[in-house]
Amino acid sequence: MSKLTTLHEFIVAKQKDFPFASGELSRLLSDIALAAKIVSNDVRKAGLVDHILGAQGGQNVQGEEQQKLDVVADEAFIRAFENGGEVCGIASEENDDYLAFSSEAAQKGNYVVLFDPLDGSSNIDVNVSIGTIFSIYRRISPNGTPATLADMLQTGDQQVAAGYVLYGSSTILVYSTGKGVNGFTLDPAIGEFFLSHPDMKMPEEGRLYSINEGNLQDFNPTLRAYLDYCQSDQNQTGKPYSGRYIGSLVADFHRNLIKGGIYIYPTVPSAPQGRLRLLYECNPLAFIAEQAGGLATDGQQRILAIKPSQLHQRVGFYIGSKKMVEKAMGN
Ligand code: AHM
Ligand code: MG
Repeated sequence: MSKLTTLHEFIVAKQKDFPFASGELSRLLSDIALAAKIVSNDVRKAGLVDHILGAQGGQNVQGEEQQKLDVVADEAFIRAFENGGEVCGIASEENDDYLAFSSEAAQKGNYVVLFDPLDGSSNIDVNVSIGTIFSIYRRISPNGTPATLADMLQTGDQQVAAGYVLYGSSTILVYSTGKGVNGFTLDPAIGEFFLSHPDMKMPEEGRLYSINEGNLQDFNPTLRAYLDYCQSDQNQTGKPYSGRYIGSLVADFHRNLIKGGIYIYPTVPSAPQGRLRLLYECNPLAFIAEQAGGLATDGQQRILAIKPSQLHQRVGFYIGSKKMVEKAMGN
């Protein structure tokens, strides 16, 4: 039997690859894995809690108010970061403003994390896959002081690590520290992540396209022409591509990463800046995509080159197999 590699063993073995090999980033990644296990456990119980135990007016079996799962996930990750000692502040989809941790220990942390604790939350109630997305930067404010907005508003190219957790038919954690992409599947019986997808590469071409076609009338002519191409027999496969849209970005991206494909959420009149958030949805997935040989743009420029001006800034998003993204952009 070949030896299994745990996430922890892998992180330690790769520590020397990090730009600042002091062990801090390793500990931070382990904190993320711990929070992911806690959230995975909560996600697995969500149907039970909401529909059976908590069917009485949103209260649980002890008579306490039920919290929404995305809030539960947000708190689990914040707790892990605040107690871990490597992170001085965070920004998340669930909080209007960023959070600068107040303890002296946290202010000595060299990293900030931006994350979406539970993306695809409209899918929670219907038992469809959801995910967590995270992005990690070195702080630019001085160590020992509170984190600042400038720490949060760095361009995606400055990320030192990024990744996601997909709570699907199994729970998988995929991350990169800028030296390729690796995926780890959770064994729920023993609560351990094992290396299951080493050195992930995104196929250059694919035949899956993921887009909310309900918005078709509002797509720009270049994008409509690309969808015509996908649906025709004039593309490079000689038969129409398959449309696949889960409506959970992490799940759609993960499938396309493995099989080859493209995910598009363009700017449309109902979402004139785009729907997805640059800092904690697009940047981390763009980092993973590029590390796996794929591409991510806003339709014009690389996502990772965009200088953010706001915490919850939205952008158009084209991500996936390199040649498909280039073609969709009209190149
Ligand atoms: P959320 O952060 O509110 O969950 O929204 C993000 C989600 C993505 O996971 C998904 O791809 C997209 O929004 C779906 O949007 P739409 O329902 O407009 O197709
Ligand atoms: Mg989201």
